[in-house]
Amino acid sequence: MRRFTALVILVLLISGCTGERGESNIRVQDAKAVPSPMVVDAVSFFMTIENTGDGDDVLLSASVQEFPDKKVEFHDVVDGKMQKVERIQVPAGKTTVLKMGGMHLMAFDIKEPGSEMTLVLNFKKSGRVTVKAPVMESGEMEGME
Ligand SMILES: [Cu+2]
Repeated sequence: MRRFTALVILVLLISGCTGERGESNIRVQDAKAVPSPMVVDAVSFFMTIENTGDGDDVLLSASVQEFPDKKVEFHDVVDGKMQKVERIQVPAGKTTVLKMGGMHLMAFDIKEPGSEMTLVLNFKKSGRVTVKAPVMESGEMEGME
């Protein structure tokens, strides 16, 4: 009986509180890759990440399938300046928008992005989600905010 109690406590500790406990259901749409006009050989990624589940999720890391050794960072824009953030929250029932002038992903040291890039997103609950991002000119993005 004591062992059972310990197990229950352990499970409660792992699952945490409400939003943590539910299932997440991630849908990524409108992914675009845009070579940065500011940073040489850097590519920004914009998209909407929808969580239709009842559990919060977190984007922990990302990589580009065509450039597996290149670094991908998460950025936010604060007072007009890019700042690195560690993770991107995708709360239950919410949509997180990554857009120009706001949160985005950024890959570095990419000289020839090609016409399409494949992003591999690593979510805490949903695991790996792969999404195709057509490469656009930075001018094409103007006014798309
Ligand atoms: Cu950036």
